[in-house]
Parts: sequence; C-alpha cells; structure tokens
Amino acid sequence: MFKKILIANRGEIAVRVIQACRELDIKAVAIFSEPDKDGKHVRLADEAWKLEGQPGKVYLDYQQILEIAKRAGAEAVHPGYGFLAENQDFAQACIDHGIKFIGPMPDVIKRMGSKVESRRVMKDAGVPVVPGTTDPVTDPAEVKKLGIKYGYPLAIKASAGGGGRGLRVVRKDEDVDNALSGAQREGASYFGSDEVYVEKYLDKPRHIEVQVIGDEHGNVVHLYERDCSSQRRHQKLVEETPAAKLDPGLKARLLEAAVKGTKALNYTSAGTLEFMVAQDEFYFLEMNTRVQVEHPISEMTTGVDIVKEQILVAAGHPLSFKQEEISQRGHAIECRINAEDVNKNFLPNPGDISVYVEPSLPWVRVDSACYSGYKVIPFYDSLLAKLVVWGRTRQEAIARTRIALRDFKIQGVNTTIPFHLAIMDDPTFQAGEVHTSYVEQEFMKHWKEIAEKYSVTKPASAIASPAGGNGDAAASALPERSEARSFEVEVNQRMFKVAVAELVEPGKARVAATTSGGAPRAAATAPKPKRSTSISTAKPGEIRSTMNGVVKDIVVKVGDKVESGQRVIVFEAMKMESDLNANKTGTVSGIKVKVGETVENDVLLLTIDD
Ligand code: MV4
Repeated sequence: MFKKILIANRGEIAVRVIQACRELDIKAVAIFSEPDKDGKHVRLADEAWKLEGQPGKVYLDYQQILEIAKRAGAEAVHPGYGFLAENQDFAQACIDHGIKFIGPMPDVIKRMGSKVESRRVMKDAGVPVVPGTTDPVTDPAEVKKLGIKYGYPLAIKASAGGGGRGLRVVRKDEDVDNALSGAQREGASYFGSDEVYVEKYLDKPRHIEVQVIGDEHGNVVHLYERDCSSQRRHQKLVEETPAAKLDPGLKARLLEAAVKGTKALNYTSAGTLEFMVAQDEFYFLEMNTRVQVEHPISEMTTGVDIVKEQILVAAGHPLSFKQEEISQRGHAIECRINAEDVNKNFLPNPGDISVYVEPSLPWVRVDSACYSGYKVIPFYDSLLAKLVVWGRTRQEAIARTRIALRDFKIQGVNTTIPFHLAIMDDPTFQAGEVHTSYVEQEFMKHWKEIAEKYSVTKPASAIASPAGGNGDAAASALPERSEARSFEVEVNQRMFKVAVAELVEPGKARVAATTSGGAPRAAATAPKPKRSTSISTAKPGEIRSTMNGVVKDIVVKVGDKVESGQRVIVFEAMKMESDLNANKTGTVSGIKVKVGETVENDVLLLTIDD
C-alpha cells in the first residue's frame, strides 16, 4: 500500500481524498495556490506545498506538481475531478515519473475523451448509442441525408465536446449549414478540434448515469445509477439515487450495458457512464474517467467508499466486493450548494463567508472545504458544499433535505440554498418527472413569483447549546438571534472558526457557536500554542466564563490598566486551559472570583471600566 499520496486538487474533493488517505493510514500531501493557503485541505493534510504561479492556472501546472510529488516522496497522485483528472498527458507523465496515477490508463482517458471514439467503442460492445454517425461529418449534404434517414430534429455535436458546448440542434434543412459550421467553430475554439458528428436529437431526455469501478484483475462492478436531470445549462444542481420511476427492466438493461461497456475498455478505477433515457429507451452519451462530484450519493446507498476503492485498486488490490454483494438501500439526494445568486440567474458571487454553520442532523453528510471566514475567490468553481441526505424512501430523503437546507447557515455570499428549498417543494420534482430541460425551461420561469418564499437572507445566527453541550453542537435549527460575528479560536491545538451571536437579552450573550472544522493547524504555520483563546461575548467591560470550569489563574489585580485582547484570566474546562482576554481597554475595577474557584457558564468574573 502507498505510504504517501499527493492530492492534485483543492476544495472539497481534496478534503474528501485526504479523509480516505487517513482511513488507509496514508500520508496526504496537499498542494495549494496562494489564495488557498488557508484552505481546509491544507490544514487537514500531513504536509502542504505551495504552487508558484497564477492562481487560476497552477492546479494545471503538472510539471510543477510532479516535481513536488517527487520531492515529497509521494508514490501516487489522486487528481480528484476537474483540473488534471481527465488529462491523458498528465496521467502519462505520472507513469513516466514512476508515480501511480489514481485513475484509468492514459489511453483509456484519451479514447473516452473523444465522443466519436467512445460512441464507436460502446456501439461495438453492444451498448445502445443514440442513432447517428460514428464517423465525423463535414458535408452539409450528408447531414440533410441523415435528416431524412432519422427524421429531424438532429443533434450536431463536437467530437471533443462536452457539457453542452459544441452542441447544435437542427430542426430543418435550412438550419443545417449554420448549425454545422457553428458546432465546428465551437469545437475548434473550446476543444481544439472541429470534428463533429450527428445524432438523432432526443427531446426532453432524463440524464441517468451509472457508477462503475474496475480493478487491475479484470473485475468490473457497478454501483447502480444516479439521476442527474435537475441541472441548468449543463451544470448539475441536484443528483439522486435511485432514479425515480425508472422501469425495472430498463434499469437492469442499463446497468448491464454499463458493465459491458466498461469491461470492453479493460477499465480500471472509478468511472461513470452517462446515458440519456427517453421514450423508455436508454442511449450512451459519454464516459467520465474520474470520480465525480456526486459520488457521495452512491456511497450512501451502497456503503462503498469509492475514493478508498480507487486508492486500493491503484495499489493493485482487487475490488473489495463482488457485484452480488452490492445492493441499493434507501434513497440519497445531493444538493450542490454553490456561491451563486439564484435571483441573478445563478450569477457566481465571490465574497467572504462570515458565518458558516453546517446542519448537524442524523442521515446528513456535508462534503465541503468551507468555514466561517472562508474567502470564496473567483479563480475556482463556485461549489461551496455538497449536502447529501439519506432516507429509507425518496419522500423521507426529500423531507430531511428540506430540514437540512433550513439548518444550513451561510452568511456573506448568496447561495443556491433557496433554489434547493424550492425544487424540493416542486410537484414535478416530487413526482420524479424532471428531465434535462425542466429546470431551465420550466421551473425557473416561475422563480420570481416564489423567490421571496424561499429567501434565506435573514442574518444567520448560531447559538450553541449552553455549557455542557458538546463541542460539535453546531447551532442549527435554533431560534434566530442578533447578527452573528465570527472568530477563530484554537482549542486543543485544533482550529475552530466560531460564529457568535448575542442573545436578544443584552449582556446575556452566553456561548460561542461552533462550526464544522476542528482541523489541525497546518504544519506550515506557527508552532502550536499551548492553550486556546476563548472570547467572552459579554458586554464590553464584563469578563464572563464561557463554559463551566475552574479559575486557574488571575493575572491582573484591581486598578491594573489593561488593553483589549490582553489576557486577564486563565480558565480551565474540558481538560483544556483557555485564556480569557479583556474585551475592552480600561482599568480593572472588580474581581468577583478567586483562583481555584469552580464557576458555571456565563458567570461574571471580572469588570473593566474606562
Ligand atoms: C443530446 C441531447 C438530446 N439528443 N444528444 C448535452 C451536453 C452533452 N452531455 C450531451 N447533451 C445532450 N445531448 C441527443 N442526441 C440532449 C443533451 C442535453 C443534455 C444531456 C444530458 C444532460 C443534460 C442535458 C442538457 C441539455 C441537453
């Protein structure tokens, strides 16, 4: 097994891969750009290396990344998704450097990167592809002949395309010339290839994909399907598994076809075959040779840790399970919480997240790299968190998702939470009848009428449970209070971002809420302080206990002049010493306790006057 893996990515997927490394007792090497220097993946990793160069490009600089991998002594690289994940040259360069690429072989990445080639492979393997050409097309006359053969509408697609770029729909002969040149032009400018092909256009298909994983011993297993139809402009927003209302016979044939196509490629590692389902038929669309954003819902219903399996397979292990051991249990839904303003057409809106409190509920998983104080920077994608919820039934999963969305407190940027709250209530979504054009062409048409109902812009607040609550008692569905403020505290040498709100009764502010986090400070930062600093949220001039504990030391006396932030009392609670600092500059006017005294939470310990 590998001793050290470099994660060639950032954000939530880098955190996710590091978690898998920790479970396998593998050292994790993070890389980071300047703006990512305080990223959660940097703090969680065993070591972190800074990438030199422009923030928007450094995660693609694979010469530099491989140089770091060699210097760090990483035996393998996990690419995550995006960036270099489907870059065959990077995969080959890893091999050339004697470093294991945790993913499929370079030639498989290359072949699946060509839509024409992947259609050909799948068709030869007996996987249904959309009726159309498997060779490139250049002549408008040929397209018109296909219009007769298959009937309009037709889809003209860039062979190297994906995500909707280079796709043109043709509904009559007169549209052919412009559509053909448009697809060729877009293919050339976005993907460096003007090669295009033609298919019968399917109206309002569902987007159903199949998770597969193969090892280096010829085994291929599917981990069932995911319905990704709730998307907008080819950006997925909600994914779920199982796919609702999928005919069982069609589902069986779909899963069988996915395994057949994967085996035909001698595929290794995790992969996803995308299909369109329309009029009770399914058609292969493309294959993604990486772990996908939405992989957690398949993990929730099958119990398989897909990232761990990728690492085990890359180390030469056979898959940890046989197909017959895999079953789907319950229903899982993922909502992509993006820093996008739904009221402005999902416009990405970077900014500082002043309050970030994740829902803390049974059956809820949040994959994220966010924390209070996190800067959403424009260089990278807008994904803040993936809210993943499991239920025994789809209805239960929807109900739990709704509650979790309500508990999710993010202040400082607009997010897609209002969209998710609304789609969970939508009758078409609830009926499982969403197709790939539904969100954009139907649901969002009514957004302005319903936006107010789903707005969550009230200032979030987060009041942890009173003393005695566990450190993770992240505030969730507690009553709204005043504007929350965020702080960073070190507790037991672990960093916590803390959102604090004063209760409406002035002077009664009692506790600091805790958010997710608790990440160890990055090795690259200052030596670990011996104690934490807790912030009294009492009125300025009043120093109060922030939890039940013992007064360990009083380092000032009445009459002393103190500066705001200066340590005045050493307090011990939960086997941890913490400094209580002055919350204003002035003169110590009263000391209400003695060293060694045990006090409740929120007891007045010391006063400071001007
Ligand atoms: C199609 C199609 C209908 N008919 N091909 C969009 C991007 C790329 N993944 C393929 N796409 C489509 N290809 C034929 N012959 C409809 C789409 C499509 C789509 C497919 C899957 C998921 C979301 C989509 C959104 C719009 C259009």
